[in-house]
Amino acid sequence: MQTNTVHRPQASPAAPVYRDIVDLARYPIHDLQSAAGRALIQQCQAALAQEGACVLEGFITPQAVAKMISIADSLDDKAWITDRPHTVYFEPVDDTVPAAHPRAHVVRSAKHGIAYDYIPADAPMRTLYESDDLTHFIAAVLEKSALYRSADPLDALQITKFFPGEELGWHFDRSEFSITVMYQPAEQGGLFEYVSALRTETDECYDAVQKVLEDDPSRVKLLSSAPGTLAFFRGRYAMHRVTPVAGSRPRINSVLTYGTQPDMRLNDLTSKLFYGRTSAQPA
Ligand SMILES: O=C(O)CCC(=O)C(=O)O
Ligand SMILES: [Fe+2]
Repeated sequence: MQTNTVHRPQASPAAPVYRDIVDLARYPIHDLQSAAGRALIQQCQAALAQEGACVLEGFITPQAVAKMISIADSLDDKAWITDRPHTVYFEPVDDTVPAAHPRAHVVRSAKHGIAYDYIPADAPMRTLYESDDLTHFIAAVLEKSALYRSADPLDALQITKFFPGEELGWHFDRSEFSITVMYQPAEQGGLFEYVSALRTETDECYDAVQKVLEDDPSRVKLLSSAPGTLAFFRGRYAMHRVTPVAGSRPRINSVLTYGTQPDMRLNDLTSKLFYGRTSAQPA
């Protein structure tokens, strides 16, 4: 029993606003200076270095996941549908190379995107995304001295639904890394497949890319799609895709957007493509 001797408990941060959203016992992002917090960061860094991805299963609590699914399902009429061909580089087809060359290879991406400004202010994932603790955790894992949430009113945090038949073709992201949160995997398909470090900053590794595009599975890895998983991956160098969704329900997830500059926004062309508009004024 505690007596009136001076008792100095381990400094423990005040209960954060996202205490019911993140499994803090497993993932103490509110207390990164603690031994457990430092160990978490190290584990994430090691996974990113070794695998090109870091998967934190059960990061988001089941209640928060359920709430996000019901929010996503209530916003179906707000979703912007894109369905288009593109190359793995998001650049025009190069017609000076042979048809089998990666620069000439065309894939399809089709999805339903729900913009940030449609997501209610008290949605669990919004509360978490808007907390500086999550930004600090991500910055620590990625060893960024400065990291900012996107300033884009539509793209900073969106919900993506992939209905049966939809998919994301093989591609490299333009951004260095991506962070996703899974709410609802598909019944079949909708798998996140990736090949880590398939290219480097200085070498496009076209032969290796072509092999993957020709369905050589030898280097292809699968990222966990369990509900509540938060994942980091280095999408600029790891080529990745979401396989076509099948079954009766959509795959639902979010992409969390950050930058090393404080004023990051989509350009108008990209904003129109993914959200059908360019400003925070709902269409
Ligand atoms: O939905 C996913 O799991 C990945 C999304 C992705 O690769 C992208 O938005 O570029
Ligand atoms: Fe991507």
